[in-house]
Amino acid sequence: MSEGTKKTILTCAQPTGQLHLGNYFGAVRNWVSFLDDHECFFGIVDQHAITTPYVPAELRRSTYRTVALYIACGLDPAKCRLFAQSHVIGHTELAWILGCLCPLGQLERMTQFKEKSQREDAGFVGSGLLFYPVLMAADILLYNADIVPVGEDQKQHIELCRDLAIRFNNTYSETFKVPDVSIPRDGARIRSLQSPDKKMSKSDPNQSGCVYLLDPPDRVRKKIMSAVTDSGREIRALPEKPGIANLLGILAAATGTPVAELEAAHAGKSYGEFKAVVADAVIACLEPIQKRFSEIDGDKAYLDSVFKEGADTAQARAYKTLAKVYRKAGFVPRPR
Ligand code: ATP
Ligand code: LTN
Repeated sequence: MSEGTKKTILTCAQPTGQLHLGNYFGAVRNWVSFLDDHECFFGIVDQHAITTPYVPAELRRSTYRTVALYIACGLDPAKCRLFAQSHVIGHTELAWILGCLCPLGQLERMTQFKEKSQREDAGFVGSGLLFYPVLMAADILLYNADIVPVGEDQKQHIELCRDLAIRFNNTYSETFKVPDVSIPRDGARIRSLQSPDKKMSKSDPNQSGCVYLLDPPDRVRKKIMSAVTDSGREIRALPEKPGIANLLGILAAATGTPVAELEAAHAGKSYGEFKAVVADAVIACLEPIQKRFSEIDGDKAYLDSVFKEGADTAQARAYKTLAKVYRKAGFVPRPR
């Protein structure tokens, strides 16, 4: 299929430098499934990362680590574009134009802005945090993405992006596709091993509830063996057994076996025996990711070449969109 007939998938993530099982089963693995029959762009949004206080050297390090992790998870650079947002001219330029169409009140009402700016430990709140969703809309519209796979928490931002695409099209003329959001099914929600009523999250204060993709096997085993369960004995995914249900969900995701089959296969086992099975399966699932990561992390030349290829293709698309947008906005063409 040529670029013209394939649908464009775009999603971006902040350069946190680490991913946990929830991110992998609920997001990244789903992105990998798009590679063969879509034109895929995956952005590492370093410009978004500076909307809250940060340390420059850490940002640089975690940007490399993040791209290495994505490649290790199966985002093959031969099949998709992995790029750093700051490498592509157009994201902030388009954000400015979209920002001029975006009512201030709509930004002030965004849940993420309210949460992040009102947190007790928020400290300095820069205007970049308010403008964050506009930059995000630009990330998407710059590539004329058809589908944007994100988590539930980003739905409101995608709604704003759709509003801005429509407002631009109505103000000037038909320019942008209005992108669709793709949110993973509920089943993909992995919960904390320590508090199964909450999602597995890197901001969970109890870190033993969160399994990172780069955790060594003994740490993975320890975390899974000490997962919170219940006083019963049945290995069933029942609402009153959130701990066991979560472990069944993790085992299903790690092995590709439906939960019902797993319930039947492990009926009669003790919780300890069952947890050992889950630990083995997760360790086996992480092994190739960790192996690939250790081969490429630190290979700056290789990672730079991935960034370069990603940026070159992304830039070609971005320039096309930006030229069109500038023309419609009434800017005088740049003299050649
Ligand atoms: P936070 O620490 O802010 O909670 P996080 O690491 O849990 O962050 P995000 O960066 O918010 O996750 O999300 C990245 C992607 O991973 C999103 O698409 C989100 O839906 C998905 N995701 C995050 N946590 C889970 C989870 N526990 N189960 C399934 N999917 C998840
Ligand atoms: N806000 C998103 C990251 C993000 C994004 C995007 C996702 C920035 N730009 C464009 C999809 C499309 C987050 O924090 N997960």
